[in-house]
Amino acid sequence: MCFFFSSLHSNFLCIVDSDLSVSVCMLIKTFHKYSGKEGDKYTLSRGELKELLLEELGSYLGSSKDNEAVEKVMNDLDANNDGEVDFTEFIILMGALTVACNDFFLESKRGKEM
Ligand SMILES: [Ca+2]
Ligand SMILES: [Ca+2]
Repeated sequence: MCFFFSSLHSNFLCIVDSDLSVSVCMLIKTFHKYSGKEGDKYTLSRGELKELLLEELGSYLGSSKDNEAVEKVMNDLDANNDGEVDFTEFIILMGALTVACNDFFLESKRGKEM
């Protein structure tokens, strides 16, 4: 199955035939939803990254929803130091977050088994 996603900021084609491919597609779609708001359409500025973090990952950020936390994430992700987060840099955050969530899942599973 193919879906053509169209939003205010981006148009792209996505092959969607499994849960995982939907997840991949949503990662791309969500990145572009924010990256297209200002400056370079294909990278996240500080402002765009902040908006994405607060709106999409607020529950993961917990109490550290301040500028300092956003600044730290930005500096950690911006591997090529151009002041923008591109998709490759962004996906490292999502990978780390997924690993952390899996660790949490395994911990809670082990807790119940003991
Ligand atoms: Ca941008
Ligand atoms: Ca960068």
